[in-house]
Amino acid sequence: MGVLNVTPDSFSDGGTWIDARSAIAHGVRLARQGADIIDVGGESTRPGAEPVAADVEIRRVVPVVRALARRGLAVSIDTSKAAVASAAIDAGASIVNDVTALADPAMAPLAARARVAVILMHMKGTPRTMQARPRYGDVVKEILAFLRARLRAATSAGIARERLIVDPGIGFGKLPRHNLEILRRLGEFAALGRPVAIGTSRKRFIGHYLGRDVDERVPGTAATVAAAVLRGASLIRVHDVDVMADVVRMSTLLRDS
Ligand code: HH2
Repeated sequence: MGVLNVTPDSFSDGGTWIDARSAIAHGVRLARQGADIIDVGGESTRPGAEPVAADVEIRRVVPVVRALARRGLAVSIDTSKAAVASAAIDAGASIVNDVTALADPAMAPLAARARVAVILMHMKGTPRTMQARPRYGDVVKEILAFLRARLRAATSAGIARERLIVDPGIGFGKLPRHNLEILRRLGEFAALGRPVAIGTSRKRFIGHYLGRDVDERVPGTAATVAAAVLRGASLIRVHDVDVMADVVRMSTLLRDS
C-alpha cells in the first residue's frame, strides 16, 4: 500500500502532493513502483495534528480518488469521517482505512452498505493527545482485546468478516518501546484470524532509535518492513514504494521458502 497524503501538514510528505495534479501523478507512480493499493488521505493524524473539516477533506481527496480509480487502481480512503468515506466511495474507493476503527457511528453502516473492505486500526487517545505518556500493562494483549471488540462491532453492523483487516497502529499512542514490542510480537495478531496491516514508514520511533531525521529513515523503515513480513503481516503501508516493494518481495520469499 502506497501512501498519498493530500495534506499541507503530514509529518513526512506534508505539502508535497497538495495540488490534485501532482497527487494523481504521484499515485500513478506509486502503482508503477509496485503498490497494489493507493491510500489517499486528506487529514494528517500525526501527533498534535488539528482536525480538518469534512468538506475540506472531501475537496482534497475526491478528485484524486476519482482519477486514480478511473485508471483502474485500487484506492483506499484514509479517513475517520463517514462523510469523507462516503464521497470517496462514490468516487471509486474500495477500502476504508479508519485509524479510529469505526468510531464515527455512521461509518460501519456505510461500509456495510457499500460492501467495501475496512482497515480497523488501534489508537490510544486522539492524535492531539495520544503521545502524552501512553501507558499499557501488556501492550499487545490490550491491542488484541481492542481489535477483537472492533471486529465484533463491525460484523454486528453488517460488515462481512472477510472484508476486515486489523492494524496495531504503530505510533498511535505508543512509546518507542511499545512499537518495538508490537513488531517483535506481531505473530500474536494471527490469533484474530484476519490479515494484519502495519504502518511503520518513516515514523518517529525509527528516528528515536537511529537518530535520523524524517527523510533519513528509509533504511530503518526497511528493517521494520522485513520484520513485519517475516512475522506474518500481509499489508504494508509505506511512502517509499520504490524501495519497499523489493523489501516486501524478498522478505516474503524468505518467509515462505
Ligand atoms: N499511519 C498513518 C496514517 N494512517 N493507517 C493505518 N492503517 N496504519 C498506520 O500505521 C497509519 C495509517 C500516519 O502516517 P502518515 O499518513 O504518513 O502521516 P500523517 O498522518 O501525518 O498524514
